[in-house]
Amino acid sequence: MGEYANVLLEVDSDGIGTVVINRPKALNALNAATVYELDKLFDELATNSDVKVVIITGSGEKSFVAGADIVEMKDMTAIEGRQWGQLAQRVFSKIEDLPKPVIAAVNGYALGGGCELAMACDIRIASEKAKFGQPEVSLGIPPGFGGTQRLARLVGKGRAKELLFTGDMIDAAEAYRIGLANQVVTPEELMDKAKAMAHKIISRATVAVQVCKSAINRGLDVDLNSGIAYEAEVFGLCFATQDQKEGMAAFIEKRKANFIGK
Ligand code: DAK
Repeated sequence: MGEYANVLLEVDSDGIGTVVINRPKALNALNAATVYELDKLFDELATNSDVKVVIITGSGEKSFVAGADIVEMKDMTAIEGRQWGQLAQRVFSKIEDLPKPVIAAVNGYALGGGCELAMACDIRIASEKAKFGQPEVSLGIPPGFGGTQRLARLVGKGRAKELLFTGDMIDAAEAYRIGLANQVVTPEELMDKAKAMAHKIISRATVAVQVCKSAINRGLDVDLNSGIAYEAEVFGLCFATQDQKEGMAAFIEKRKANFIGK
């Protein structure tokens, strides 16, 4: 894997790739260099067969990602602002569409672009210390990395508008209540819980998990009939895998399935 200045990657022997956004002095704010690194890193993660599930977290105790880097953004022209938004949108869509599950382990502030990064992940596990919000309107801009779209899809139109219009920060318990966080755990157990979930997913049939991800992602962008038609296709496809044969044989033989990921 490549060398990175603003992100760390650790791949363990069980197939978990842990990505750490590592700019603790700026509370892990996303500057362009970091977003370019994420772009390259996620290309590598997509093709690295040693990685089955990805966990993203922030370096340090305080912050997941405190947003896009305001220092870098403040003097942008309109054209630069659009290019910046398009770059990060493309990278976040790459994360969302990675053909492997991505879990955000939200260890602290997930604000602006940080909340948007967490929302581009499949699942969000929040520490009790996490804080979520889209404070962009207090900086004179709307969210620009997919926040106006993904937040409404996750928590509904009314709650998304309230969070975007007020710029209010919410704690982990409220994020859980509105469906933005999947789980809330203590700061000490955050990485263990994220890894436990990753292990469980890794133990399941890889292709089946992959097609669940693509069917949900694609299905939410189309009408129900198109979505269920896609589901039928990927359902059929799984009958071409050895894991489908093994999973059903194991059930009938009353034993644990031994999946090979194919
Ligand atoms: N950018 C740059 N530096 C940041 C930062 C950020 N987003 N957040 C924090 N820092 C830096 C602080 O400036 C400070 O640096 P020094 O002064 O030590 O050099 C250091 O991190 C520690 O922060 P604080 O001293 O402020 O720490 P506190 O505990 O007092 O406060 C805080 C923590 C998270 C509440 C506070 O730092 C804060 O409010 N940060 C800003 C949060 C925020 O507004 N985030 C949203 C950023 S805007 C678009 C493209 C992008 C976007 C939108 C549109 N288009 C192209 C259309 C996205 C925008 C955003 O994400």
